Amino acid sequence: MAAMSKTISLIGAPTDVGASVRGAGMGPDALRVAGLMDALRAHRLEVVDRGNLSGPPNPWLPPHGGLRHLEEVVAWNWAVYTAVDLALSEGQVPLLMGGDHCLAIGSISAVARHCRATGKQLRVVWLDAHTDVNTETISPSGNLHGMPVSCLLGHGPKKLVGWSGEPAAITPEQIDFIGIRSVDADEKQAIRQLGLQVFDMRHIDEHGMRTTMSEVLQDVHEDTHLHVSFDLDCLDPADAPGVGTGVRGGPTYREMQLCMEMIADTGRMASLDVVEINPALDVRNRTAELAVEFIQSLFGASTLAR
Ligand code: 4U7
Ligand code: MN
Ligand code: MN
Ligand code: MN
Repeated sequence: MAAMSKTISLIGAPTDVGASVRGAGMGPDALRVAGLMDALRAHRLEVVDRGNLSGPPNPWLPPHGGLRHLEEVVAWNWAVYTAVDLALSEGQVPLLMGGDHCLAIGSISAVARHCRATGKQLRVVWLDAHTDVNTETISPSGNLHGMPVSCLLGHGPKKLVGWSGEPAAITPEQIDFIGIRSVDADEKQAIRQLGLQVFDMRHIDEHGMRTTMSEVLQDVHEDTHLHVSFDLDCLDPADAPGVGTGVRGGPTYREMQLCMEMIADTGRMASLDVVEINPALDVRNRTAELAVEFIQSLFGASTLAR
């Protein structure tokens, strides 16, 4: 495998303020314990661990105005935004270790701003069992880890929208969802109204992962900045039990590997979120170890040609 020239910057964001199941805050250390750094270095990739960001504790309160822990979610995302922005400005590949998925608001907002400044075309691949397109008016839970995509599209609480410097960080055409199998009733309507491209499990069943990923990646070119937002509940809970909102019927291990390998083949992945690992629910750190395998593949480790 050819050495990738860019340094990967590990950024830990140990919080679960966006979720209603506690434990995702231990995700960054679970990834470290699973050997993320050495696994990447074994493939001649350069890695630095910037340690963990800090932010407010989880106050564990019920939703207020349809949103749980808004102030805390804003604070954590601001820390993430700043760290991802710094890594990108230093020419590094930020690897955000969550933490729950609300953190994608800060991460992708920083990436979107960077893309605008450098003239890159941003594409987001959202690997998840859920689409995370709820808003405070339609969410059944009030948990912000179910709303990051809406916030990035410009729909959400004022405090979490517009961080990229534009009203919306991304347009519906810039994001594709893979692995989807749990969408709330009103969320479905929102997806239709927004015109989002959702490759659900049914699509993968019928067309296979290869065809699905060819569709997703067809317009990735040399000026594309590919951001991958990897929610570990995309996987089947039988393989990845350490998640707070598992849904059975996920892609198989090999399907997921193929997905990662095809992303690696583009050579355009320039930032990554790895979120929703919940060590409190895991079995012997299996989910973090699996995550490490897939992250290696995303960086080209299992592709012989690279
Ligand atoms: B994750 C849910 F209602 N849709 O909004 C919600 F089913 O980041 C789950 O994908 C959201 O893990 C899951 O609370 C958020 C629920
Ligand atoms: Mn998610
Ligand atoms: Mn999910
Ligand atoms: Mn698309």
